[in-house]
Amino acid sequence: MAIEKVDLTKIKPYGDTLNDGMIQLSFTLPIPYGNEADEAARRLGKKMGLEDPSVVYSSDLGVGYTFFVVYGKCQHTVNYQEIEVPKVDVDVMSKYEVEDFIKEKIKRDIVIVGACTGTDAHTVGIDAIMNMKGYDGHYGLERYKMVEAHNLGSQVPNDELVAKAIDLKADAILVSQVVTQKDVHIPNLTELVELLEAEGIREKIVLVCGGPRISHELAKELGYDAGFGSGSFANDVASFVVKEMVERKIV
Ligand code: B12
Repeated sequence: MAIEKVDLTKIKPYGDTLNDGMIQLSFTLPIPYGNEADEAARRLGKKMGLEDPSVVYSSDLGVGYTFFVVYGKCQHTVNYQEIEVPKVDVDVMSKYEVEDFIKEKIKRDIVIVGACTGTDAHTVGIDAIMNMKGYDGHYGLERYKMVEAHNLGSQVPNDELVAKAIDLKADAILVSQVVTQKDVHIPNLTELVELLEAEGIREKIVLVCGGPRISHELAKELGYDAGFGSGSFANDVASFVVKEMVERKIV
């Protein structure tokens, strides 16, 4: 069977057949469960531009709220060929290559301080990057030779992180932000940059943030050197940090 050729200038969701546009949406409405609720969800799908929307699942959430899953045909297309997403521009090295790089180019142990900051209590992301055992087959920074890695944990206030970075003479700071509800991460990430600037150490430190909803573009906008999203590993960020240190002569 010949596979139909995809027009990359007009990408549409795929359900059963190419370009049928089928998508599934899930959402909650603040109305009681029942036929009227399903109809409200269907009409909302139509207003969103879905053709033939149908409610395939709804569930009573109690206290007058209902959860829905709606199927429908999306009418819109996207030109995939004109998309460019800013990414961290670095050739990723393995753990062992990073270690050799530090030995040859930096010639001393480097200090990396990491934390999940502000009110954010999600430790798993920063642990995946820093803890010795690592994540998904990639050892964390604590396991790297010539890397002194300090994981301060979660809910670390920015001023405490800065004080610790100064105390430990950190070469790099890694910040994790997982909760982005109501854009809570934006003022928190911004405050850290301001504190480092006020201490006059921003330029002497490689500053990186990461999290599932952090992009490199956002990180740069907020004054960070790089941003890493979902699926990042310790060697991705380590490759960036050591190369940036050499480039900026933080050696
Ligand atoms: C586990 C979990 C919790 C646990 C956290 C336990 C712990 N010790 O970490 C508990 C139960 C405490 C929790 C609480 C809450 N949570 Co929660 N939680 C999750 C959950 C299920 C998994 C997160 C996780 O561990 N992912 C695995 C790690 C490995 O992935 P990661 O964090 O993305 O990290 C990777 C990358 O992003 C990157 N990375 C991350 N940080 C960094 C940093 C650097 C420097 C670099 C380079 C890379 C990097 O590298 C990592 C490895 O690849 C997610 C849903 C989900 N499935 O993602 C919700 C989720 C994150 N939580 C959410 C919410 C809303 C909350 C609460 C506000 C709920 C509430 N109303 O109380 C509270 C907030 C508490 C607080 N003050 O922060 C929302 C966030 C929504 C948003 N956009 O903000 C999510 C998405 C659930 C949802 N769909 O609503 N949560």
